[in-house]
Amino acid sequence: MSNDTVTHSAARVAELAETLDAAALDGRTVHRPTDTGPLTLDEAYAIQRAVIERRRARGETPTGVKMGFTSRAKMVQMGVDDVIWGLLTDAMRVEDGGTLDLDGLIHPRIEPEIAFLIGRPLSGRVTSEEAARSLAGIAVAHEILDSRYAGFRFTLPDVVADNASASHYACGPWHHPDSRSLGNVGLTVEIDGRVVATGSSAAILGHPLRSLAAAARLAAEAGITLGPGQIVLAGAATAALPLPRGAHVRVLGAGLGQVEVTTR
Ligand code: 0L1
Ligand code: MG
Repeated sequence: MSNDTVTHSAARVAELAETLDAAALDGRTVHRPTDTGPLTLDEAYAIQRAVIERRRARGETPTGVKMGFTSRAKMVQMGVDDVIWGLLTDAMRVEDGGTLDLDGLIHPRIEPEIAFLIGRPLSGRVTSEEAARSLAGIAVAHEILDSRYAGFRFTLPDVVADNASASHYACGPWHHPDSRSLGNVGLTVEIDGRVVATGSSAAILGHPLRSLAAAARLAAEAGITLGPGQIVLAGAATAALPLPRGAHVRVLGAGLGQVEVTTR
């Protein structure tokens, strides 16, 4: 690759990061990067990191990662055979029982997820069992997605560049990681007391610990380590649901308690 090509790529990464960051700040959609030219997955992850660097420069602190495309159905839909990740910061966190103002979001959706709290450094090619040994806690969680592209329509590099549609998240009380089996945890989403979706943690790569092991692999590929206190959102147990205003949204996980958020 010539120096000119490298410079061109770096400039495009910076420009697209600025565009996507501004879109999230302003709550408006933007063109997909692949509408104007090819984008490699490496470039897409570089854009993702640059978006987070911009957030850090505004004072946000990284809090962990979210895994995406963790269901077979979604992988088939996107024509991919591996998971992706997005990066989380403290500004995306909503307290359990807290309120999320949807002003500034574009077309938010909610996913019921399992969240992992890291207790010991995690990075590298590990088995699910080895990954589990890094854990300090397990909780039920909301992930709130918001694509910066019209209609939630994108190619794989587009959505990676857009930080895997990350917007907000909330975790319920942490449970001791040894105390339960996670292979088939029933997850229920209620909106205003009405059950609107049910699913199983088995939808997350067959077992959510596989998603944790995948996070360890992606961390190693990115040259980083997931450290104590960081969280991993393992993936969704159901399809993403539109998130309305003025709603009380509760996710319940069998044996894992609940997490609730009110929107306005
Ligand atoms: O968290 C997810 O599985 C979603 C990843 C990004 C794709 C989307 O916005 O649906
Ligand atoms: Mg998700």
